[in-house]
Amino acid sequence: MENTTNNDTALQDKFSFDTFRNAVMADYKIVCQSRETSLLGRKEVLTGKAKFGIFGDGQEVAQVAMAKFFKPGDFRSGYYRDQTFMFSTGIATIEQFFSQLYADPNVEHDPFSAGRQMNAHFATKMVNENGDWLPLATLKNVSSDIAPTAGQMPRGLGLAFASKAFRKIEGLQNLTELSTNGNEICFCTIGDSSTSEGHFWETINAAGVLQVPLAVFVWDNGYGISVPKKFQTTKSSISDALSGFQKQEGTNGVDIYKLKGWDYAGMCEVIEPALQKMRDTHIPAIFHVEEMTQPQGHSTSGSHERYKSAERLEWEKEWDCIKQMREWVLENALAEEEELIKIEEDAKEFVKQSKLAAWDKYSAPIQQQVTKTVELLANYAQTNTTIQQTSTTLQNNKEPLRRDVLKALAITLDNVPTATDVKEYEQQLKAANKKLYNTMLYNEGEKSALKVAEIKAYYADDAPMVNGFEVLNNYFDKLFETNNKVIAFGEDLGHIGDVNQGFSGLQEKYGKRRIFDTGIRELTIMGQAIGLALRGLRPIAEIQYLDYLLYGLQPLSDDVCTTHFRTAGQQSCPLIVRTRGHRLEGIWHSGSPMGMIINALRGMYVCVPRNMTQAVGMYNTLLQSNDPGLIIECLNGYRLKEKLPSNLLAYTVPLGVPEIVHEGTDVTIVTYGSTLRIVQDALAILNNSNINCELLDVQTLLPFDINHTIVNSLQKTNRILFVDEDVPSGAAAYMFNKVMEEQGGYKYLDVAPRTLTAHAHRPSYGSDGDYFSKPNVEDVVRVVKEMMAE
Ligand SMILES: Cc1ncc(C[n+]2csc(CCOP(=O)(O)OP(=O)(O)O)c2C)c(N)n1
Repeated sequence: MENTTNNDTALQDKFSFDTFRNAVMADYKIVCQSRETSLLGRKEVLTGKAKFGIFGDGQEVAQVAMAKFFKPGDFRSGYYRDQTFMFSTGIATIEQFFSQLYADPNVEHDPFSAGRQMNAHFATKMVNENGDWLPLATLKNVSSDIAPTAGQMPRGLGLAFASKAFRKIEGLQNLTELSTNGNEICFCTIGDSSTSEGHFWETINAAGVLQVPLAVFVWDNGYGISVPKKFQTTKSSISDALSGFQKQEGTNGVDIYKLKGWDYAGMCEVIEPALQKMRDTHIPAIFHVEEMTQPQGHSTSGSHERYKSAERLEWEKEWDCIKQMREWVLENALAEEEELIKIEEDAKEFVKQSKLAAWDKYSAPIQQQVTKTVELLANYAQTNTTIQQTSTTLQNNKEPLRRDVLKALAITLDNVPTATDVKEYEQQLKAANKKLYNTMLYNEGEKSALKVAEIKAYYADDAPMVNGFEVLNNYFDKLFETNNKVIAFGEDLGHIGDVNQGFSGLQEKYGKRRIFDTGIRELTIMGQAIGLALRGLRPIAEIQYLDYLLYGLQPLSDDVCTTHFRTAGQQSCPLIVRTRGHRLEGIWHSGSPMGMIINALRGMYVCVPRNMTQAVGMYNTLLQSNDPGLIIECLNGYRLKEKLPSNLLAYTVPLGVPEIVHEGTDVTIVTYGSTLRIVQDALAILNNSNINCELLDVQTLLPFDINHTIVNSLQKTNRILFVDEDVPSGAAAYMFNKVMEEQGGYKYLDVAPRTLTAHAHRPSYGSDGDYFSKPNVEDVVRVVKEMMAE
């Protein structure tokens, strides 16, 4: 008996030793391959095959340690150094890495961005071609990386927060395809220097308050490009600086761990139980991984010898994580030297072959275009030396680009405009390239907000007149009753139901997990919404006043607006940002910086409803789509009376379709939002002078008048005035450009077209401040009369 037990234990020990050893060897193989990828990648840039390269050399060992514990269902919100993690989790191949380095626009080759992003900006597919969410709970998920440092932090918070929502909101627990009881961790990586950004601090604070499973790995190599830690971080240590955030018995907060980037065994030992604790408790954690190196410097844009001392460079060589791991393997007799040499040599060969395969795939379609072009040009080259030279240059180009092909075709057409075969091929390529480079800013399939069918609001005979805010309040009540996936949050939105009572009484009814207050932190409110939306929920995130959108604009502009585009349609971020703006009182409660907003937010839809009834229709439209949107309610409209529609949940307002609010024949006036009421008042006065204006409410600025309704009106009136309360050359100039240039409106003008806007400064306080800062009724009357007299 005793003997058998001993044998069993020995066998078990042997088995677990073998398992352990094999795992270490597999990791060693990955770190060697990853290092070789960095070395060859840099060469590809320096020899001109790729434009720019940024690599993860020096961080390989920490990343294989982290990757071991990344499970299906988990998310990564990281940055450009994480290639080893990607290889180790099996999410990316080295060949794919090179495809992205070459900017291969084929999504089969670069599955992260279809050549739209710089190298090492990773992503996984989260929605299918129909816009349905994939079963993310069973997949290893990577939210698409962005270049702005610390930009991944707010999104990471949101991805982790979604785990909390899935765990705690009753109606969501049956969405097992999207979450397994909220066990998912968001792995968030960040460079040590980027922790200097406000994004980092706001995120850590919010995570500590919210208690969400956010695992932040700070990769600390001592520098932010050339600027050392002492200029970045108080006490030169992010973990020391954060120590007050440490969770203690009976408090909230975060767990903080210090690790060494070369210590493979030490890191594995700490990370595994720490992550398990997070899955169980949702307590966030920070892993400060120190003593990392950067063997090739920051990127291909320079050399680190310029700013690192000889001693530092020497230290980095000695403490190179792969060198240290190798020594540890030998010291612990996990492998013989020969075995390691074999792994290292095999890695070199494997990476070389992967690189070549990526290059062949990248260049093959371009070579085909070159061959075809040279064939076409042959007919014309005999009689034209320019075409002859063009053809030869193209043929001799060893690394031709798509643009070189098109330039050759254009030169040929310039010389022989009648070359119809060349023209046809040029058209064909232009269309193909447009598809590769200019599509998918918004959803284009069934989930496009532009494909939502219009359903009109209808009213019962005895429909009550209510305050504007009550229209919204009734609507949100019905929405939360019928759609489990909707979650609303913001400053003062929960307990008191927002500062204008749209959510009044609804937290009590639908619970603190679905309708809740946040801290004053617009940036991470946006981040929370981004994470929820990426994970298949439908957040309505509130910015209390439009003037404070600036604090949350960066993640909307850089992250939300580019999500669908930069992943070539593989991720969607259907959040709704709700806010209120336009004229009220004072500099920061009456702004209407619409030009800034629409220019920053190409990739979102921007809705500017004139009243709350229209706003509801816009919420309905957006909620049926996968596109993100911003809805700006009129600050001065919450107490104006509106008739309550009967089909609150059903009616939709089509985006990009202006409404003719008042028909007329003399002057077309184009406006939106609160200014519309000013113009309505002016219309009554103008009517007394027998001037009959046609008033159009554009309803949405993005998109803008997709059916060219405005130019139709202009054809009738031959006079046009654009009115809004943005600064001069703001959104009014945008509308002007759209109608004059895009719609060809200049052809129908009898008098000079005009814009009437606010003054260039922020609005002064008080009713007189408003009157003299923003367009007023008398201004509208004056300008229209001038136009009639011209
Ligand atoms: C918002 C923003 N500012 C500046 C940059 C330019 N930039 C790119 S990387 C970098 C340094 C980042 O250093 P660190 O966070 O320590 O990461 P590391 O590259 O060392 O891994 C800077 C300044 C940027 N991408 N985004």
